[in-house]
Amino acid sequence: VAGNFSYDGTNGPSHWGKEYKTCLGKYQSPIDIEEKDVTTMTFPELQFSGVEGSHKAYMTNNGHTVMIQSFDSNVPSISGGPINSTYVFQQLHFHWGQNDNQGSEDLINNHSFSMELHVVFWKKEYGSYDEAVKRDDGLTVLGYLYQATDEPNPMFESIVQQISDIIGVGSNITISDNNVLKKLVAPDIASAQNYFTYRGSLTTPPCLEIVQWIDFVKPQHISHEQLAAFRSIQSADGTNLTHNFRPVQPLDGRTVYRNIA
Ligand code: SG5
Ligand code: ZN
Repeated sequence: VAGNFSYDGTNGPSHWGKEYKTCLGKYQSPIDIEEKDVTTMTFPELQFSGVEGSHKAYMTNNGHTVMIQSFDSNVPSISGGPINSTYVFQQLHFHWGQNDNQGSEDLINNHSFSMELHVVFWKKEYGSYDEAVKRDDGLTVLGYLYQATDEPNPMFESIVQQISDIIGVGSNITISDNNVLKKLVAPDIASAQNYFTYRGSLTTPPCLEIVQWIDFVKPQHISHEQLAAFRSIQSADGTNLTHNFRPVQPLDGRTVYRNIA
């Protein structure tokens, strides 16, 4: 991640464009998705591979989020849907808010959800993540929305328990839950064909406009308590990272599609 940006004050989102000109571009993310304005479309089936079975993974506080990467030979990938080739898993991470009424980056009908999971993939044909980010179709990010409820979501149990081990920036641990990637990358294959998709950007500096976004329509849930654990990690200045979502950006004539399976 680019180093000196934050979500408040003089390094906050409205200032990112001074150092990172692309953040002022015309194809920025996140956006508000208005269901009445979407164009329906039938894309080929979105397919996941390499998500089954256990994965060795580690979890890091990178100063901007809780991030999970794989160090397993079995790396997940996706194909189909709005993308015309194979994209390889790079990392996943979360965005949340200072209270349960906000936190998601993308909004649906102007509604904020409490948390959003981003699963980042790079185009295999380009050989590496670093090469892929130089290309305008380099990345695909899956976005999953979570609404806060009283009921804990078992899928988050192991992560939430281990967040206490990565409070400081740069902390890095091996995750004991070998099924964490299966749970997070493809939690509910049955809903996987029900998504919005549009062209946009990374939601953090350098805000590169290279992302095919795939946002699943159906929100999942997380408990208030589980969510609170995310707010306990620290950012670079040693204060709690209470929120890390970028406000929505203008759509500027772009089309948002909804897949009708
Ligand atoms: C890039 O942009 C960065 C992320 C950053 C997101 O995907 O990826 C890399 O640089 C991988 C080598 O940063 C990192 O992975 C840190 C090494 O995301 C974050 O982790 C901060 C939220 C932003 O991605 S997004 O558009 O999906 N939100
Ligand atoms: Zn993100």
